[in-house]
Amino acid sequence: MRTATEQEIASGKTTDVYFQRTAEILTALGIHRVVTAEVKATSLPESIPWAVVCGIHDALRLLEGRKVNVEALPEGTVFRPDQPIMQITGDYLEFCTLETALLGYLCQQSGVATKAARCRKAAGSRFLASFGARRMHPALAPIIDRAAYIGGCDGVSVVLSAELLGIRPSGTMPHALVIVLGDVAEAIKQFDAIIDPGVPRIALVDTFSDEKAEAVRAAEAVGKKLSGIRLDTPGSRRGDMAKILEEVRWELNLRGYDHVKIMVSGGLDEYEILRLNEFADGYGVGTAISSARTIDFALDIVEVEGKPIAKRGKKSGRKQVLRCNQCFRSVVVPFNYPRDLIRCECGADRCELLKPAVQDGTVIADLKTDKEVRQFVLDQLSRVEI
Ligand code: PCP
Repeated sequence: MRTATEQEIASGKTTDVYFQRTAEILTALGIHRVVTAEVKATSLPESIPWAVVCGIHDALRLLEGRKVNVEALPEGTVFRPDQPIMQITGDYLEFCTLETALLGYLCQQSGVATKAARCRKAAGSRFLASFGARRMHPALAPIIDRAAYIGGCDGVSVVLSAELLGIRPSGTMPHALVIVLGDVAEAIKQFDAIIDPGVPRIALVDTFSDEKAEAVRAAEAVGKKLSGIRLDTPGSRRGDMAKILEEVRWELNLRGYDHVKIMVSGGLDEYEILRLNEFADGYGVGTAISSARTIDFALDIVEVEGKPIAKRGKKSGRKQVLRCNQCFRSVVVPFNYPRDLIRCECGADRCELLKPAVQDGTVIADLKTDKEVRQFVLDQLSRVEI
């Protein structure tokens, strides 16, 4: 399969060739300059106000063994445009051919984690599953699902992804099961008879007829054992989806099926979730998360031999990002900032977001588990707007 191995990536083979040529020239000239390069995004997709950084662990492992020092945001940190998320100091030749891979690790995963976090914020405490692996190359499924989970998804649909995350895979039933068995009542009856009792009984109720009718039929087929229904209504029938959900809720409750949860999938994003929250109990989001717009980070030299220098459009000099523990506002300051800036205008203390992560090529960052990173994201989401 045409995927690069970790060794090929770490050796710089997945570099854009112009970095290889740059290294060739500097090596031939014997030019060794200690630089500081910063990684940041000057803007975010759709001008969203914040993003979640994901891929830091991969980036740090990539730099392991190179004679560099790195400050970085901890995985899962919420950041804003124009805030450095990583700074690398060392001989430029130590990491020149790693820029492409480093940015690749960060751009895609941060995009997925950010979109998942926005859907998480929109869905509140409702169940949120990522199930868009089918849109991307299968070799990437566990990477994309980890980013979706870290961003705040409660579940992922891919078996291997869930195994690597140490959680149970999330899923209901495809239209194929309903079609092959003939109708939703038979499908949920056989699902209940055959599938592990620990798996929630959720019937897909939009295959052949109106969602109301199929929801009632599924409930009548297995009664109290039905834990939910999923509406995946095709675009040609959607109309006012909130209205459809309202009707389904009414019909189920009228017949004593108040316990049956309503799941929704198909074409969802954070904006559609906000529109459906009144009647939906959970969501399956596919394409919007798995194919999320990348966060377009760039790596730029901002110091050479300790002297500030940068290309046009970039502020020179090594930096720090301070965030208030109280009001959560953040500010970019010079690395050796005046110490009184550690106090926010609101009077509370600020904390330094960029932490020492690699020292002389050794990773010193405390690489949290996926569950711990996800909780860190959730804790921060309570402090930001959607
Ligand atoms: C799939 C799934 C969601 C779609 C694709 C993925 O639908 O049920 O509706 O969600 P997205 O639009 O957010 O990417 P189908 O393939 O029509 O149905 P099935 O569930 O049978 O796979």
